[in-house]
Amino acid sequence: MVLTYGKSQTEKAFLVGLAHGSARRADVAESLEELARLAESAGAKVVGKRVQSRPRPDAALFIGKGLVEEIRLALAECQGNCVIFDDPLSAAQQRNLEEAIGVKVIDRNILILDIFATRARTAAARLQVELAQLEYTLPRLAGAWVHFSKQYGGIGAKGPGETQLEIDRRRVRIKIEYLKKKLEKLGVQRATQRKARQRLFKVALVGYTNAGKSTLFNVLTKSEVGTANQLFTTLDSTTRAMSAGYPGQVVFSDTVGFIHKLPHQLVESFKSTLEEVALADLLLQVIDCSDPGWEKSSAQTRKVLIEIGAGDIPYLLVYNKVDSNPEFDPVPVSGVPSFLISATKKTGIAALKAEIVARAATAANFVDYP
Ligand SMILES: Nc1nc2c(ncn2[C@@H]2O[C@H](COP(=O)(O)OP(=O)(O)OP(=O)(O)O)[C@@H](O)[C@H]2O)c(=O)[nH]1
Ligand SMILES: [Mg+2]
Repeated sequence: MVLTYGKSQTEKAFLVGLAHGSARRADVAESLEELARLAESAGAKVVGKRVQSRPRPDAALFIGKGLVEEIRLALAECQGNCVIFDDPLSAAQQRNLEEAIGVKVIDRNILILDIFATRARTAAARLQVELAQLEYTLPRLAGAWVHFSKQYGGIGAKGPGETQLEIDRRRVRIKIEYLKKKLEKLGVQRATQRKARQRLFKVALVGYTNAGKSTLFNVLTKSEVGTANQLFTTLDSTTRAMSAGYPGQVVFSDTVGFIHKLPHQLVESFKSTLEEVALADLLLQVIDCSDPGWEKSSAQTRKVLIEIGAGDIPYLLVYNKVDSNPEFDPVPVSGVPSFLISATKKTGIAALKAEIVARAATAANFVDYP
């Protein structure tokens, strides 16, 4: 298996983005900045970055031969030991690049899956991440073994490599089925817990990773879930009642953050966690207004929300970290109230709370709450 990234604290990584097709170079460069933050969140040090423009990816190496050699030399100079591509690589490309550069080569999806794997704490999160990893790996097993079968089995011959590939694929499929069954069981438990909350007004905090969702969750519910200045601190959803004034009537869920190019295997396997969001009565879309790319991140959040069936749920725009950007003045979105807050400085919270309580009070399923 290739999923070994992120276990060591001493990775020195070179990042590569490819602007091809209709992709704009500036957008690729921006995405590479985010990849750098992901790499740093995984404990790696970024030692170099390059964006290459090409009409289309190279079938064998993804990027041009010249750049491959340039990266090899750059890494040799600083004892770098890893290259991370911003786009998914085929198994063959990954292998060819590893041979040509002589270090580990991974892509953004493997990096994200690995961060999730190291951060997953609860049984459900662990199962979900493992499932996503296996589903990402399964189609890639083929490429890894073509090499082996060519070397030992010969063209056309049903060599030992192929047999091994079949065994491996079967093993992975059996494991995938097993994980899915276990997750289903957990899903049933979750559904029972949800049923108990049916009469409550459910508010879910959503938004880009590192926007401050958990910090705001803690302020609103007087809780102490983990927060940190890194990507994907939260993987499991936590649900708590609002603290003062309205005991037991309004519940909040803190959830996993979103990001550009979230591997679809992750969205798929985190669906049960994300159902928390899809079943909410109100969403607080938390936006980091100190992030220059906030507009794009916000659009990405809306995209994922639609993908998980939460696109029609009423929402509030909560611009957080206003202490870091006091001049911030967003263009209003029609029909969507917005709030400028600082979760760490606890400013703007009262107005936000008042709006949530007002919404809860008028919600139909809330009127006859005992
Ligand atoms: N300056 C400032 N920093 C904040 C504010 N709110 C949160 N932060 C910081 O932003 C970082 C991320 O906060 P979290 O609450 O962990 O963010 P999150 O959205 O839950 O992130 P993930 O769980 O990783 O998706 C932490 O270092 C917080 O201290 C704020 O109002 N102002
Ligand atoms: Mg969090």
